[in-house]
Amino acid sequence: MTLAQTPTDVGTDETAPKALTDGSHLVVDALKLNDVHTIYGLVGIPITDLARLAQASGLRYIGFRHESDAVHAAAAAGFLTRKPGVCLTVSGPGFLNGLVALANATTNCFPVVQISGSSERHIVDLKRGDYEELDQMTAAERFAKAAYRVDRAEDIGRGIARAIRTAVSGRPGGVYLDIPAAVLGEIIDADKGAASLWRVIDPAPRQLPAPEAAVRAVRLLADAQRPLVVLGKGAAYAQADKQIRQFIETTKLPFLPMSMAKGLIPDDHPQSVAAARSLALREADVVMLVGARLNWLLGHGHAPQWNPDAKFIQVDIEAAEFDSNQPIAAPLAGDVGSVMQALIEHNHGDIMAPAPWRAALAARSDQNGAKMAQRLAADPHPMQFYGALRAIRDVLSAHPKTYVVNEGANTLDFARNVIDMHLPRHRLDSGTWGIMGIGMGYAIAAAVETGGPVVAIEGDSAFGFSGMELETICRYHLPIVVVVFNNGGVYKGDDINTVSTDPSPTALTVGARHDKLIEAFGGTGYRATTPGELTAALHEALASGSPALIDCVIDPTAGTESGHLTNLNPKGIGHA
Ligand code: ADP
Ligand code: TPW
Repeated sequence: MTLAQTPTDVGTDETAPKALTDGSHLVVDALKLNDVHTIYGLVGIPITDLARLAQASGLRYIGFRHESDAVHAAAAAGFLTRKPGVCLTVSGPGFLNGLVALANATTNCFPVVQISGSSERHIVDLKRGDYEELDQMTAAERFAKAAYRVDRAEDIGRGIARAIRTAVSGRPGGVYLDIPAAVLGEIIDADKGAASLWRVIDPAPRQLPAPEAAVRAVRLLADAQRPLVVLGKGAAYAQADKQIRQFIETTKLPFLPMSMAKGLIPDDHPQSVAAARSLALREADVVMLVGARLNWLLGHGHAPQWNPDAKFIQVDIEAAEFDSNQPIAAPLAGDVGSVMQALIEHNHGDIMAPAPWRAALAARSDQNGAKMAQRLAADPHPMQFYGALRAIRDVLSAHPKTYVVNEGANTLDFARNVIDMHLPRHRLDSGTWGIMGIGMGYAIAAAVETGGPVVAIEGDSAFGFSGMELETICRYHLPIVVVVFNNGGVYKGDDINTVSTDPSPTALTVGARHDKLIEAFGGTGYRATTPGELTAALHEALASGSPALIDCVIDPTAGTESGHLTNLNPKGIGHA
């Protein structure tokens, strides 16, 4: 760094030069003081030296090829660790590139802090035209849980404490922290700087539910004929695995995991009703949502998908979530761990899921399980989604600790059902927005935060959004295997353009060799055209612990447009 004087320069007599520090040093010191170990980012003016300094100070810096991927990675780190992930971006466009991921993190309730350098305030504010000029804080305000700006080096400690506290307390979300270049370069007295930093105590305090709220919920569940528990990614995030499992197992309540809650209780648990989902939703008379919103992913709780007379219990840290879609008969405001503990304590053997209901669900699960087994056993050529997923499922059952990242349309919908999860917080996917582009960022964070291994199951279109991060994966030698479901199209690959000589809107290059992409950066590429080849490639790639990509050739006619969401496409003239 450029500072000539460091705290070690302190002299003993009064004429000795005073030790100095600057904004960049204070940012690094404040992050370290708050147990941040890794920064995800992409450098340039004015944060390059800040990243260097972070590395020199023992922080890990993971450098990306696009800010969106870097912020997605930090957000995934937040989900996996229950501590805010931290990401560093440059002014203007770099900040904006990251903002999509900050908004996505906020939508998913993942804690993350995007710290961005910004241009000269006195030029930006009068719109005089600066390098990468943008009023970033105002732009971020709309898309983040909160946005703050630090205008003096002496406020850096306060700004970082405030960002961490806001990101992780209550309903977690994305926080934007703006630090102008001038503040990063501002030089202040080192002692004064050190004294201005603080460590956030108990960043996400427990929030206990009122006892009467717990009693109300227990009574409802005790009286239910057809109770159901829906576990969402808020429950996975809460790291209350023990309490959740204890409550579910002692009450024999059937449970349904949302996609990122898969593995919180293993998917092969006898009380899982994932294979009887439609019946469970349609018939349940009392439904307890645990860290899951009644949003589009759950059909907003509407009939006929749901029993119109169902009563809802909802466990959520954000009380304003209650009644957002359906009346909540028993709201339980608090963190999942504290609420489940309260329910355990207030349930004196009152709750026991009735046997006929459990038997009905089990019978339907068996029926649907048999149908699924048949679909998975079919072995058409060219390979289809189920054949490929059967191969991946079988390999992963021998590697149950593998983290799974999943995006695409058909690739997402089919993989969610076929790939069983055995451990909590091991599945990361497109989440609440159904966003494409999380793939490589989430995979990198999973590998960096946990040591891996990671398998990313990607539609070919989905993969394209973050594909350049293959270089990042190779540069850091991360144990990530990317499986690209190559069917040559957004959704399907068989759309012929009959109105012009251009490719159709959903077309991608036929016969593309994604395996060659990773070879450019020193990783291993495989191509699989049969489940057998896919099995062999995935086994080998996982055993190597090194970056690999398997181009998995899928029948271009397989799947459906928009996957399971075909009905969300507007039906105008000519599209009925
Ligand atoms: P899914 O998509 O899996 O159904 P959602 O993202 O819709 O899950 O819901 C997650 C919910 O969990 C959010 O409403 C959020 O407020 C809540 N939540 C997040 N963390 C906690 C926590 N520690 N305790 C309780 N609720 C939480
Ligand atoms: C940021 C719209 C939803 S799914 C998808 C797109 C472009 C890709 C589907 O094709 P893919 O999958 O990945 O090849 P598959 O299995 O059906 O073959 N931009 C963003 N987010 C979304 N959701 C879209 C566009 C979309």
